Amino acid sequence: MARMTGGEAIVEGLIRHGIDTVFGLPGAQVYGLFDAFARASNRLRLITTRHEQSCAYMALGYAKSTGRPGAYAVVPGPGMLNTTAALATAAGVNAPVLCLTGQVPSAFLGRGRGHLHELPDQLATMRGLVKWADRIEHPSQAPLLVARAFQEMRSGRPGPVALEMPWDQFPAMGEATPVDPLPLFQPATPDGEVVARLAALLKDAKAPMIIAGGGAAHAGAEVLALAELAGAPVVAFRNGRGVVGDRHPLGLTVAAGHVLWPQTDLVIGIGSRMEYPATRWAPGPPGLKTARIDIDPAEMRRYPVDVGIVADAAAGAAALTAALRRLLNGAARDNAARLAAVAAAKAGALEAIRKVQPQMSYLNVLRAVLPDDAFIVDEVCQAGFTATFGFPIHHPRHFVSSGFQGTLGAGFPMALGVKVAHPDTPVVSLTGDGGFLFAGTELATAVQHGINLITVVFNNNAYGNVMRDQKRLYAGRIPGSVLRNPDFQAFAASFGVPSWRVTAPEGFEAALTAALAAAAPCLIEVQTDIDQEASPWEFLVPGRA
Ligand SMILES: Cc1ncc(C[n+]2csc(CCOP(=O)(O)OP(=O)(O)O)c2C)c(N)n1
Ligand SMILES: [Mg+2]
Repeated sequence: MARMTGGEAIVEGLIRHGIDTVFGLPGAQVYGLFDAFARASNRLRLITTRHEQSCAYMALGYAKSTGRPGAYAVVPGPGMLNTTAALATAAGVNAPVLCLTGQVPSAFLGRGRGHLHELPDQLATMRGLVKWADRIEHPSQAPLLVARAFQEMRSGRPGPVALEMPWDQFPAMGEATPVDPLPLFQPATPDGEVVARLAALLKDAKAPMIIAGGGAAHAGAEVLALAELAGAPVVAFRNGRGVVGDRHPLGLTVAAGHVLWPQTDLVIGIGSRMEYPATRWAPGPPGLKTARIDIDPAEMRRYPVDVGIVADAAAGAAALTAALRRLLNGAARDNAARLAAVAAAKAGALEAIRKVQPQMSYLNVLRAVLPDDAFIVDEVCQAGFTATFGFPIHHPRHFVSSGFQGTLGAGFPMALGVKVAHPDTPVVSLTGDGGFLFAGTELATAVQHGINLITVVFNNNAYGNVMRDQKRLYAGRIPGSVLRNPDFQAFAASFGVPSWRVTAPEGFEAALTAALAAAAPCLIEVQTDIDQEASPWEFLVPGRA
């Protein structure tokens, strides 16, 4: 038992749970928390941003690229609300992100008196977005509730959580007993009977396919062992990229996966929503059998399949591999024909996507210049869309994306968080001019905190994706999609950020090489023209222009 303030009790809890960095933007209600950050500054780094959205996006990038919780602290009401798009995105990509925020003083809770930053029901608002949220009413409750927050974030299907504390309780003193990390809720163990049923289907399948999602990020070895035994390609869209790397013959993007789809007779999702089989490629070939391994039982009713195994991705894949091995009596399957088809699909897709110009030329230069372990953070832009199928990824968690939310403006601040977590590894943000300016002022944060991110802004003076759609669908009328931009070179210079302007892929290599060598945050502006940019969409949604 130790006597400490509410703020100190929270900070001690964070440190006990392995947090060494907090992204935060202070204000009156949370002074007591920020003062505790200051007094723990030898154990906890505070990174201040220029808008709360970036605190949350940075925590999200930190969490997604490491698999470890990311934490941020903001004022309640408008401050917390400024982070809601990031919280929704974190929920969408199953990222362990902790939101710490304040509340009106205890005596004003629920009174509707219009106290500074008061919301009708902040806790309910947060609960509508995150996996779990609670209020810490008194310093003595902080250790256990912080431990509960980590237990919820990390157990089963990971996700964001939130804690609020009334203004007066951050500086209030109380007796607080430290609480060690609580045991995680254990996921279901794979049901042997169900596993055996799927193994039998797999044994008979001529053309099985695995879809790997973000839930398999930790299960690369198990997924690969299954894939190799079964002769199944492992197709990944966004957050499953790198579970089986693209250099492996069985590692496929959705562009290559789609080539094999018409022949597929069994598709197994592992830690994936199975967006492609369920929607983008639906209904799929006649006679197709469907299966999935997922830690979240609710997934089985969201997208019902023929065989559903509720289990952690690694445990489920390992159990399935063992069961298949038993059925094969230790003999190897003859996968030669399947492997040849997979290789042909990969080669064919590589050839087909070459026409997505100029994006592919830029991405090819980027891949050639960057080391294998570099992190790429995409955006809702032409280069980002193209990267999902056109930029080879060699390790899990190295392609960081806003997932199904498609959160424009998330990429650049998420990439800052990725770089904070990996200061010695190159991190590149691929963003459009539209998305970049959602949080472009965080170049100040990059400079202030020495976050040496390389940001590539594809400047087509447009919300280009919208403009292309509008021209196609609405007789050329383009409301709201033309952008008159600042001079990005002068913009970068005003922050003291070195920058380059590139007008063709030929000039990109020199700029990138210089940016990699500069020990500074850097910006490379690539001038493009939406009318000259090939649509990447046919490789993302078959039949879409
Ligand atoms: C938060 C949010 N607002 C709006 C959109 C709709 N939207 C999708 S793409 C896009 C334009 C992106 O423009 P830019 O970042 O310049 O990329 P470009 O397509 O021009 O390469 C918009 C507005 C979105 N996806 N997310
Ligand atoms: Mg644009």
